[in-house]
Amino acid sequence: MTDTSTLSKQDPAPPELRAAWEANRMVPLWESPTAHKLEIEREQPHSWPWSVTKPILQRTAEIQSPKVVERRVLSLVSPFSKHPEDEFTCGTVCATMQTLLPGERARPHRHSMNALRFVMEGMGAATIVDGKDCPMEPGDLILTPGWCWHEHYHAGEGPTIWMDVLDVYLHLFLGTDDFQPGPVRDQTPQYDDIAFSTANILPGVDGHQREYSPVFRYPRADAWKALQNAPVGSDGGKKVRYVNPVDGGSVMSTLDCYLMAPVTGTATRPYQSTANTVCCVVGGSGYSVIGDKRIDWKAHDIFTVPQNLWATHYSDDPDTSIFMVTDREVYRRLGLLKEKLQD
Ligand code: GTQ
Ligand code: FE2
Repeated sequence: MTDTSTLSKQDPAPPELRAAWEANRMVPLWESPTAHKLEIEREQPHSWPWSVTKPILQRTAEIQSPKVVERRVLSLVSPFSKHPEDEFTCGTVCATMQTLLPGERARPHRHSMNALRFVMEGMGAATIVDGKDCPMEPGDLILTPGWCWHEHYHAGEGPTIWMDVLDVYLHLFLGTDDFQPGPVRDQTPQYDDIAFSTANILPGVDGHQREYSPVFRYPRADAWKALQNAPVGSDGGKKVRYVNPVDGGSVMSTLDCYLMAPVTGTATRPYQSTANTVCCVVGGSGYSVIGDKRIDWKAHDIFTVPQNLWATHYSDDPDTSIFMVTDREVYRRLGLLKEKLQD
């Protein structure tokens, strides 16, 4: 007779069956941690304060050069990234910090990955994107969409430091990561940004069916002006979106950018999303409560809002604004975007 109460506690798999599973690359689902949602460690917010990153970037600039390594870049790797080959900052979003010194260049190349630059410090550097010269001044957003040739140079004084954001993690997962070194060839013709610089009136752009904005440079002053003039939103803060003027959608298919500011002295209503966000403080200071963690921030700090955590932002400084890059479009296009505002 079999005693079922003791049997249920024993491993029902005899050693030779367990060995057969292993040898034949078969895994019992009932033992897989991903089948039991609750056992997975979920990503938590993390911050890289400027007071910490700036001296490290300065030290790094002394010992490494784009002449040797092409791009003097330090990736911001989430503490929840488990493997060196899938370095991510938050969800599918990958952020890095790049430093270029006066006189230096990073040679042209292109890749399938969508990328953007958000400038933190320095004057006189620029990125050339498919032949368009995009000056990089603090608070400017520069797009380098997938397969657009890009190179950086610095004709000013003092170091220029910016945050790069890429969708590389997604490409690695999808097997679509691809790269081409220069020299520049087969360059796609692009419109001048000036063609889209008048509000509410657009040039005809027949045949311009691309998965990215034809505008490659969004200057700080334009974004700041739009933010000042924006109405207070349903979360009690102000938020503007950087858009593709052709269709009013996100600037690129996988990266969606915003500039936000809490109303001075009032915390935004807690908001939750299936999407992931990397935040770069443009100016001012304040704090965010994300999940059960409080992150105090000021200018040039970078911090993350991982998916599914309630997030609220507070500032009593009227100069405050936060640049946000999200993978919201990835979720939206897959029908997986869920957003909630607390009642
Ligand atoms: O500057 O083109 O952080 O290709 C990672 C990959 C920057 C760049 C990064 C890149 C670049
Ligand atoms: Fe690149």
